[in-house]
Amino acid sequence: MRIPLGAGAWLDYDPEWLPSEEADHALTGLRGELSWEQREIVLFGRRVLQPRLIAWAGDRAYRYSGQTLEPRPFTPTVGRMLANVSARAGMTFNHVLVNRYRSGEDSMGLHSDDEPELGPDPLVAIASLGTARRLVVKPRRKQDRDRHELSLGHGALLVMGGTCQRHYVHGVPRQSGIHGERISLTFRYLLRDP
Ligand SMILES: O=C(O)CCC(=O)C(=O)O
Repeated sequence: MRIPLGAGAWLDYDPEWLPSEEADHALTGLRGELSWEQREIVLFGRRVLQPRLIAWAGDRAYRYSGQTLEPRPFTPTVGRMLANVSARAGMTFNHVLVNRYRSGEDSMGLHSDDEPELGPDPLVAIASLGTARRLVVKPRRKQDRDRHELSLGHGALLVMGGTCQRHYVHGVPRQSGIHGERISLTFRYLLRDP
Protein backbone atom coordinates (compact mmCIF):
# COMPACT_ATOMS: atom_id res chain seq x y z
CA MET A 1 0.00 0.00 0.00
CA ARG A 2 1.47 3.38 -1.05
CA ILE A 3 0.95 6.16 1.50
CA PRO A 4 1.68 9.55 -0.07
CA LEU A 5 3.14 12.09 2.38
CA GLY A 6 3.73 15.80 1.80
CA ALA A 7 6.47 17.45 -0.30
CA GLY A 8 7.18 14.41 -2.49
CA ALA A 9 7.73 11.93 0.35
CA TRP A 10 6.06 8.52 0.45
CA LEU A 11 5.84 5.23 2.35
CA ASP A 12 5.24 1.77 0.92
CA TYR A 13 3.71 -0.34 3.66
CA ASP A 14 3.17 -4.07 3.36
CA PRO A 15 2.11 -5.57 6.70
CA GLU A 16 2.17 -9.11 5.29
CA TRP A 17 5.26 -9.03 3.13
CA LEU A 18 7.01 -12.17 4.43
CA PRO A 19 5.04 -15.41 4.95
CA SER A 20 5.01 -16.27 8.65
CA GLU A 21 7.09 -19.46 8.32
CA GLU A 22 9.85 -17.53 6.55
CA ALA A 23 9.61 -14.78 9.15
CA ASP A 24 9.92 -17.38 11.98
CA HIS A 25 12.97 -18.87 10.29
CA ALA A 26 14.59 -15.44 9.83
CA LEU A 27 13.96 -14.47 13.47
CA THR A 28 15.63 -17.65 14.75
CA GLY A 29 18.53 -17.23 12.32
CA LEU A 30 19.21 -13.61 13.29
CA ARG A 31 19.07 -14.33 17.03
CA GLY A 32 21.76 -16.99 16.68
CA GLU A 33 23.98 -15.63 13.89
CA LEU A 34 24.60 -12.04 14.91
CA SER A 35 26.86 -10.48 17.57
CA TRP A 36 24.56 -8.26 19.59
CA GLU A 37 25.82 -5.15 21.37
CA GLN A 38 24.39 -2.36 23.44
CA ARG A 39 26.37 0.69 22.34
CA GLU A 40 26.91 4.21 23.58
CA ILE A 41 25.77 7.06 21.33
CA VAL A 42 26.00 10.82 21.61
CA LEU A 43 22.61 12.41 22.28
CA PHE A 44 22.38 16.18 22.79
CA GLY A 45 26.13 16.18 23.54
CA ARG A 46 25.94 13.38 26.17
CA ARG A 47 27.08 9.78 25.87
CA VAL A 48 24.20 7.43 26.65
CA LEU A 49 23.52 3.74 26.12
CA GLN A 50 21.18 3.01 23.21
CA PRO A 51 17.89 1.62 24.59
CA ARG A 52 18.10 -1.55 22.44
CA LEU A 53 20.66 -4.02 21.12
CA ILE A 54 22.18 -3.67 17.67
CA ALA A 55 24.06 -5.76 15.13
CA TRP A 56 24.90 -5.00 11.51
CA ALA A 57 26.40 -6.20 8.23
CA GLY A 58 27.79 -4.23 5.32
CA ASP A 59 30.67 -3.66 2.93
CA ARG A 60 31.18 -0.08 4.11
CA ALA A 61 31.49 1.58 7.50
CA TYR A 62 28.36 3.43 8.64
CA ARG A 63 28.53 6.43 10.97
CA TYR A 64 25.50 7.71 12.87
CA SER A 65 24.86 9.37 16.24
CA GLY A 66 28.59 9.74 16.93
CA GLN A 67 29.49 6.06 16.48
CA THR A 68 31.02 4.13 13.59
CA LEU A 69 29.95 0.62 12.66
CA GLU A 70 32.93 -0.94 10.91
CA PRO A 71 32.29 -3.26 7.93
CA ARG A 72 31.08 -6.74 8.87
CA PRO A 73 30.27 -9.72 6.64
CA PHE A 74 26.69 -10.63 5.75
CA THR A 75 25.49 -13.70 7.65
CA PRO A 76 23.33 -16.27 5.79
CA THR A 77 20.03 -14.91 7.18
CA VAL A 78 20.92 -11.24 6.66
CA GLY A 79 22.09 -12.10 3.12
CA ARG A 80 18.77 -13.86 2.37
CA MET A 81 16.74 -10.96 3.74
CA LEU A 82 18.87 -8.52 1.74
CA ALA A 83 18.17 -10.40 -1.51
CA ASN A 84 14.42 -10.52 -0.73
CA VAL A 85 14.12 -6.86 0.22
CA SER A 86 16.22 -5.73 -2.78
CA ALA A 87 13.93 -7.67 -5.13
CA ARG A 88 10.84 -6.12 -3.54
CA ALA A 89 12.19 -2.55 -3.40
CA GLY A 90 13.76 -2.75 -6.87
CA MET A 91 17.22 -1.62 -5.77
CA THR A 92 20.37 -2.95 -4.14
CA PHE A 93 21.43 -2.14 -0.60
CA ASN A 94 24.92 -2.56 0.85
CA HIS A 95 24.26 -2.02 4.55
CA VAL A 96 21.88 -3.59 7.05
CA LEU A 97 21.44 -2.30 10.59
CA VAL A 98 19.64 -4.75 12.84
CA ASN A 99 17.83 -3.42 15.92
CA ARG A 100 16.67 -5.72 18.69
CA TYR A 101 13.96 -4.32 20.96
CA ARG A 102 13.94 -6.68 23.95
CA SER A 103 10.54 -5.42 25.16
CA GLY A 104 8.34 -2.32 25.01
CA GLU A 105 10.91 -0.59 27.23
CA ASP A 106 13.36 -0.51 24.30
CA SER A 107 12.90 2.21 21.71
CA MET A 108 14.39 4.40 19.01
CA GLY A 109 14.08 8.19 19.11
CA LEU A 110 12.69 10.28 16.25
CA HIS A 111 15.34 10.85 13.59
CA SER A 112 15.92 11.02 9.82
CA ASP A 113 18.34 8.86 7.90
CA ASP A 114 20.15 11.86 6.46
CA GLU A 115 23.83 11.04 6.80
CA PRO A 116 25.79 12.48 3.84
CA GLU A 117 27.02 8.98 2.88
CA LEU A 118 23.43 8.08 1.94
CA GLY A 119 23.24 10.82 -0.70
CA PRO A 120 20.17 13.01 -1.30
CA ASP A 121 16.74 11.45 -0.79
CA PRO A 122 17.80 7.85 -0.12
CA LEU A 123 15.43 4.91 -0.29
CA VAL A 124 15.44 3.13 3.09
CA ALA A 125 13.62 -0.14 3.81
CA ILE A 126 12.68 -1.63 7.20
CA ALA A 127 11.76 -5.31 7.62
CA SER A 128 10.15 -6.29 10.91
CA LEU A 129 10.15 -9.59 12.79
CA GLY A 130 8.67 -10.68 16.10
CA THR A 131 6.37 -8.64 18.32
CA ALA A 132 4.58 -5.78 16.55
CA ARG A 133 5.71 -2.26 17.45
CA ARG A 134 4.46 1.17 16.49
CA LEU A 135 6.53 3.21 14.05
CA VAL A 136 5.78 6.93 14.12
CA VAL A 137 6.41 9.06 11.01
CA LYS A 138 5.87 12.80 11.25
CA PRO A 139 7.04 16.01 9.58
CA ARG A 140 10.31 17.57 10.73
CA ARG A 141 8.65 21.00 10.93
CA LYS A 142 6.58 21.08 14.09
CA GLN A 143 3.90 23.31 12.49
CA ASP A 144 3.14 20.69 9.77
CA ARG A 145 0.50 18.14 10.69
CA ASP A 146 0.84 14.84 8.92
CA ARG A 147 1.50 12.26 11.60
CA HIS A 148 1.32 8.54 10.79
CA GLU A 149 1.51 5.53 13.08
CA LEU A 150 2.11 2.16 11.48
CA SER A 151 2.08 -1.19 13.20
CA LEU A 152 5.16 -3.15 12.12
CA GLY A 153 4.48 -6.79 12.93
CA HIS A 154 6.02 -10.16 12.09
CA GLY A 155 6.92 -10.14 8.36
CA ALA A 156 6.02 -6.48 7.66
CA LEU A 157 8.00 -4.31 5.26
CA LEU A 158 8.11 -0.53 5.11
CA VAL A 159 9.92 1.38 2.36
CA MET A 160 10.51 5.10 2.91
CA GLY A 161 11.10 6.99 -0.31
CA GLY A 162 11.05 10.29 -2.17
CA THR A 163 11.93 13.17 0.14
CA CYS A 164 10.96 11.25 3.30
CA GLN A 165 14.35 11.63 5.02
CA ARG A 166 14.50 15.34 4.11
CA HIS A 167 11.08 16.36 5.40
CA TYR A 168 10.01 13.66 7.90
CA VAL A 169 11.36 11.97 11.02
CA HIS A 170 10.58 8.44 12.19
CA GLY A 171 11.04 6.47 15.40
CA VAL A 172 9.85 3.59 17.56
CA PRO A 173 8.51 4.97 20.89
CA ARG A 174 8.47 3.04 24.15
CA GLN A 175 5.24 1.04 24.48
CA SER A 176 4.00 -0.07 27.87
CA GLY A 177 2.58 -3.58 28.22
CA ILE A 178 4.78 -5.09 25.48
CA HIS A 179 6.86 -7.97 26.79
CA GLY A 180 7.83 -9.71 23.55
CA GLU A 181 10.89 -9.02 21.45
CA ARG A 182 11.06 -7.37 18.02
CA ILE A 183 13.97 -7.42 15.56
CA SER A 184 14.03 -4.93 12.70
CA LEU A 185 16.42 -4.76 9.77
CA THR A 186 17.07 -1.39 8.11
CA PHE A 187 18.45 -1.58 4.57
CA ARG A 188 20.48 1.31 3.18
CA TYR A 189 22.80 2.02 0.26
CA LEU A 190 25.99 3.81 1.37
CA LEU A 191 27.70 5.71 -1.42
CA ARG A 192 31.07 5.95 0.38
CA ASP A 193 32.80 5.43 3.73
CA PRO A 194 32.21 8.15 6.37
O1 LIG B 1 13.13 -0.46 14.13
C1 LIG B 1 12.58 0.27 13.32
O2 LIG B 1 11.53 -0.02 12.77
C2 LIG B 1 13.20 1.60 12.99
C3 LIG B 1 14.61 1.48 12.52
C4 LIG B 1 15.20 2.81 12.16
O3 LIG B 1 14.54 3.82 12.19
C5 LIG B 1 16.59 2.92 11.75
O4 LIG B 1 17.31 1.91 11.72
O5 LIG B 1 17.00 4.06 11.44
